[in-house]
Amino acid sequence: MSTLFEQRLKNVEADHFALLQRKNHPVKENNGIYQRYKHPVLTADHTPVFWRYDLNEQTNPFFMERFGINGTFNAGAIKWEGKYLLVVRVEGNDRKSFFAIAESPNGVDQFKFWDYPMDIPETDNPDTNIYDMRLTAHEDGWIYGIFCSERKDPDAAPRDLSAAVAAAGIVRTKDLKHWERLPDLQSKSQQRNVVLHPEFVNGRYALYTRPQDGFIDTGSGGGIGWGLVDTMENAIVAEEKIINHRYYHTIKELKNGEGPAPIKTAKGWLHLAHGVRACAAGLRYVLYVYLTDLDAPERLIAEPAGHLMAPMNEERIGDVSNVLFSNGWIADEDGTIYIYYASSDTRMHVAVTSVEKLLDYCLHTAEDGMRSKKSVATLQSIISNNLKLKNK
Ligand code: BGC
Ligand code: BMA
Repeated sequence: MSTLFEQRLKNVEADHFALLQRKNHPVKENNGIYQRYKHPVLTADHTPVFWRYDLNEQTNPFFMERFGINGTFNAGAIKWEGKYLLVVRVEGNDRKSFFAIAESPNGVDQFKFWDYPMDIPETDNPDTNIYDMRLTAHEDGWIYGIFCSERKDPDAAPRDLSAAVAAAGIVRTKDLKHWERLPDLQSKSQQRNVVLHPEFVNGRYALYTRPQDGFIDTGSGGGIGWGLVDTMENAIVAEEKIINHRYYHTIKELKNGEGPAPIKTAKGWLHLAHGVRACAAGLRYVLYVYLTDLDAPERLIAEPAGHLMAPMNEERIGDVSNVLFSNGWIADEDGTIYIYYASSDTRMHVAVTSVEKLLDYCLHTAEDGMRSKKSVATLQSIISNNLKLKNK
């Protein structure tokens, strides 16, 4: 007779093995712009059994979890030595996030975590929580990771246990194994959603920023900013100019932020971002794209109206419901784009498209007219063109 420990170990390991082998399939998508996949690519259950359980029967006779994982989401992404790598925001049941790398041979399934999570060094001012890393393979030869470092607000009133300060933490590596921590980005305001542009601009490093007045409140600031710095070893943004604004009654009325580093294409830099609006159900996060000039990446060329992707079906439910968030995508040599997006601060998914399709979407979808009347005008012109064709 096997013990309870032995039975549970066997079952848990078998389920885990099956989950990691599970094939993913494209689902039918009708918009022609991208292809969602049936299964999430990463969930809490994908984390190794030897992270969550003590495998020693003497010290864990019931084979219980000793380290619960609450979610695997908001991952940075990079293609590395032929593999698709995600730097995942893993959150424990204790509400602390950390980073761990998971890799897949094909980008859509079989994602497997490396044995150990990343051990990000602290600065003199220890981070309480770290999350949402954006990876950039910069032309200077380093791979940078910029993430949000959150600390309790030292000026908070004694009974206020929520006031926090968000800053951009910076690490870099050449092999994705050894990470060097650099000083946090210095700027006039708090920062979340900071992303490094992959090329030098006038010999300087260029950053997408998101100036904000408070921890949540983007206030008079807000919008996706652009700032140049001389060095990443002591990055100071003196000036930020807003290059992608937020507007009343749009998908990004409350806040917006850059997603992953933009992709260079023949027609400009392709950007993926998130937009947030407030509603009775709380904050709703959706994804949108925009295109900027090849020679002046801070100059907007095109921005289709509305969202590219919004939470659907089970994506709508999770730890923080009604959220799609993306800070990672991979463009393959053949132009295929893998968009890695998280749903509701809980799990990771993939949607597949291409450079060609996203450029077509950007350049041939009407921009936001900001008024119902303008939306009707756009629709009228599509309809009348189509009816002319049909009635020929
Ligand atoms: C959470 C983030 C969230 C931020 C603003 C942080 O404490 O960890 O997921 O984006 O607060 O709401
Ligand atoms: C934040 C982001 C994400 C998160 C989202 C929803 O503003 O930075 O970490 O997905 O809120 O909770």
